[in-house]
Amino acid sequence: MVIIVTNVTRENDISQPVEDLHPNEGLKKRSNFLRGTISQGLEDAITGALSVDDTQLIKFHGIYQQDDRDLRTERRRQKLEPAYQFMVRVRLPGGVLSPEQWLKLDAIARDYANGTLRLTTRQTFQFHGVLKQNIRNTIAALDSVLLDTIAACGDDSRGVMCAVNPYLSALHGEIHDLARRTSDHMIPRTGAYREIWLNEKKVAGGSEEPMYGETYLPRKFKIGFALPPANDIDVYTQDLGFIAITEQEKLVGFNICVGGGMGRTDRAPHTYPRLGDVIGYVSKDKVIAVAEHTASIQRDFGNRKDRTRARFKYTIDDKGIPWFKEQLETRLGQKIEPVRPFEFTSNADSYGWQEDEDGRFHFTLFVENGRIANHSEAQFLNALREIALVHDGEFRVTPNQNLIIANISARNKPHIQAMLEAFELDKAVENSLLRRNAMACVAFPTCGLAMAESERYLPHFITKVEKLLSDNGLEDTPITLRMTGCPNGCARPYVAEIAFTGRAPGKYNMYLGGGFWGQRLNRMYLENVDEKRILEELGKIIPHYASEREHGEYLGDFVVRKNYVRAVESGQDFNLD
Ligand code: SRM
Ligand code: SF4
Repeated sequence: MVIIVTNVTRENDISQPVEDLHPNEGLKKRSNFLRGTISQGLEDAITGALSVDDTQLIKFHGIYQQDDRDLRTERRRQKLEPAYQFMVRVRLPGGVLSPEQWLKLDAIARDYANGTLRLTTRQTFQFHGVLKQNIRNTIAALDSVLLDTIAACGDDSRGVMCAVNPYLSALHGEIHDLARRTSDHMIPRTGAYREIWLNEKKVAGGSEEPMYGETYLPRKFKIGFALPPANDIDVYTQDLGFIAITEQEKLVGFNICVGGGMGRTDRAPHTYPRLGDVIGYVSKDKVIAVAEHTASIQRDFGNRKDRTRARFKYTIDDKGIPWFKEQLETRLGQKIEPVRPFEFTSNADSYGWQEDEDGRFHFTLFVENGRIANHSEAQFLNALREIALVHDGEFRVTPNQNLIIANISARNKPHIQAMLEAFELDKAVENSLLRRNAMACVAFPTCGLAMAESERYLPHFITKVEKLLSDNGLEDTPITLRMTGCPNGCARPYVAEIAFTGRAPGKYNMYLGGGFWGQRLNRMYLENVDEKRILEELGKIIPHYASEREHGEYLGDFVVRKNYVRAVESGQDFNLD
């Protein structure tokens, strides 16, 4: 049930004239709880697109209008409209799904999308290349296995992340259950989704959005649950992070981390990535209330005039942590306790076989940049379909775009092992440490915001860096390297030890000095440089690291100690030299 709190102050008064606000605020308010004219637009066979306003509204339904950017110039030359298609993102809290659900996703990818499944950095699936006439079929197919796409995008609480921990199944189960319940609690209540995509009748009565109201949140809002010592979900990059605190391997509560976020714009110093602050501890029964109250504080105080400053991290910086704590405690009706001790050691995945405390088995499979497809070197999509047909456990998408074939019984393990070998999926785990820990966002050809290649380019770039590492005896040293096609930060680049964000075709900003387990932001080292220049620089830094690093010193720490970059102290410090 949604908790309505009345005795609190608000800056965003719902009776405020929307004309004074960003145009998206008026659009949301007029949309009749996200209905707009989407249904009519879907019937219009003259164009493959939807109206401009509806393309904003469908984001709240987990759908993005895109066009194939590889075809743009040719289509323009032929005086054709762009090759419109849609990206559909599934809502999958904590990334857990059943074999039956897997088989349905596989079928959708083949029947309605581009024949691939894309694992995302927030533990879910995206379909690319869905044509307008196939969106309803896609949503109906998802609905048939109890999956949906509600709030996978839009100004609302997005996909809730959860540590995948394959070692401790009971703890994972409990935290995942909380993540799922938090996700369910935070999704919009509007009937628009079922009416538009599943042709259901409008249900009368009641307020459609008791928590969000007509204008939802000022911007996207992201929640994640971490289970130390793994910081696989990059908890410091979440708007709201929960860090599990255990006693004798039993979950007792969570430290609360607020105000993280990656998105920024080049040459706009009022935008910056920010790491969340760990502000206190609550017992586990308070998690959902903390999530709702934190989002409602952002609803009431977030910037609705300037979308470049509308994320929660700026509300936190503008108002301060003491102010936020007071707001949260007033709404919760209790004090939050002091932070409890915890320790992170890595944000990467552990690959291959693991056995949990209940004697069940888990195999973490490396999926390069999250793309599951059939191509000449590997038939990943086919292989996973065959595995799903015999698997007696579940699948878990990791926060690093990989996949765990999870909860395999001892009886079924030899069978799954034989299939992994037959399809050569086990070989993927033998890739270099650098490649296995790296991430790239989608970028071209589908992302409308991409300025440079990422997913399609990173594998080739990594091959060149691998050579540099092995020439210097560093092939067994873990290094986090991430790439994105623009500064928005979808692969969480600003917490990587080395990162690249796209500026123009073939040109990237290069960043150095992130903390190994995501605890420190990196800083820009070179601006707008090409591969040749990047490799020249790495050709100096890597041998230097090999010869002068201290025992166990991570590259991110080394480049700070050797003054390649100054350590970033806070988000506001990120853009300073
Ligand atoms: Fe993202 C926008 C893909 C995780 C920050 N992101 C987009 C869009 C929808 C482009 C657009 O707006 O037109 C991209 C679609 C590309 C495509 O063709 O599929 C896109 N984001 C992705 C995914 C698929 C990247 C991936 O390779 O896995 C990730 C989907 C996650 C999910 O399942 O929900 C994805 N995006 C992230 C993350 C990482 C995270 O959340 O842990 C971030 C940084 C964290 C954060 O939010 O601060 C992120 N995406 C953005 C931003 C910048 C937001 C900001 O504060 O400025 C945008 C642009 C925007 O919102 O205006 C964006
Ligand atoms: Fe697109 Fe930029 Fe996100 Fe990459 S980082 S998927 S290019 S929005």
